[in-house]
Amino acid sequence: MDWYADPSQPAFRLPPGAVDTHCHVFGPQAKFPFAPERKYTPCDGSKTELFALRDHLGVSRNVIVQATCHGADNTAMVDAVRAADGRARGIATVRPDVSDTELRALDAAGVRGVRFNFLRRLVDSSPQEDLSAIAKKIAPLGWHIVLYFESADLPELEGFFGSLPTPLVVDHMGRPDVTRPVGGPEFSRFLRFVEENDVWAKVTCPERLSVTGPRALHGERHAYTDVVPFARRVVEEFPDRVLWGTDWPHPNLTDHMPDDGLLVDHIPHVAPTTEQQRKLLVHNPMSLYWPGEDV
Ligand code: 0GY
Repeated sequence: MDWYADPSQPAFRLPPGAVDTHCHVFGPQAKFPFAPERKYTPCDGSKTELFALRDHLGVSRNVIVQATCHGADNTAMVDAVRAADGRARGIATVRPDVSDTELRALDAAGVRGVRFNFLRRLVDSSPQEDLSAIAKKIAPLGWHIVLYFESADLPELEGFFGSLPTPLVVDHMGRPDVTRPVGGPEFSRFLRFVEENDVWAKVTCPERLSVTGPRALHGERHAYTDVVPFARRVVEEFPDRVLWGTDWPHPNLTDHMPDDGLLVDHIPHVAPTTEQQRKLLVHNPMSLYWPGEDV
């Protein structure tokens, strides 16, 4: 599906300096072709449109995460990060044979981490020897590793994650099954994993995790209500290690495309206090991606 062309104006006002830590650029295909090994072909979602959304929502900075449709060719992502003039950082995908020169060039462009993707529908395989080799190469740069996995796979992967030498950031709260209890064994295991490994957790993608969907009650700007208890629990337990993001342009959604304005209005439901919001939106991402810089 194409992204939401005319997002609403959020009712919630983001604090100055808010960071969208999870978004992508797709192409444009004519300039930055998609990877032959990709599992989906999205619509174009270029840096121009991303920056327009940033300004519309009142976001200050972006972290642009390499999407699997571009494989390990980081050119579109790096082009966008450079064009943001210091207001974006990047997360790359690299292969184990990446050279130190290539890594240093990515670092100079604003890349601060790599992403390891374990979703079978997105990648053919993720051999742990390859990922360990990458981790060893990027650790000296002070980068971190972004992990994307399904909650059911955490027990199998947890030991490997614990062996990684860098800080870890988990996408979309480890993709919980939100039809299960928030206090049940699956989500408790995720919370324990975050606690024991000092993990950063993105409370992102309610639209991807929700079963109840964008339906708002009584016309209120409150959707994806079934995801709220999960995200809120993470924010309450780990206020200093949570991150927020839009996931624009929302790859692989088939039932509905979220209104990004409504995604911003989801924030006060998961982080009700001003202090939680300041940490989630500004302080935490700034300390991870722009350490030492003022908002
Ligand atoms: C996301 C989610 C997805 C896709 C990708 O890199 C990607 O292609 O991340 C997905 O399909 O769940 O975080 O954007």
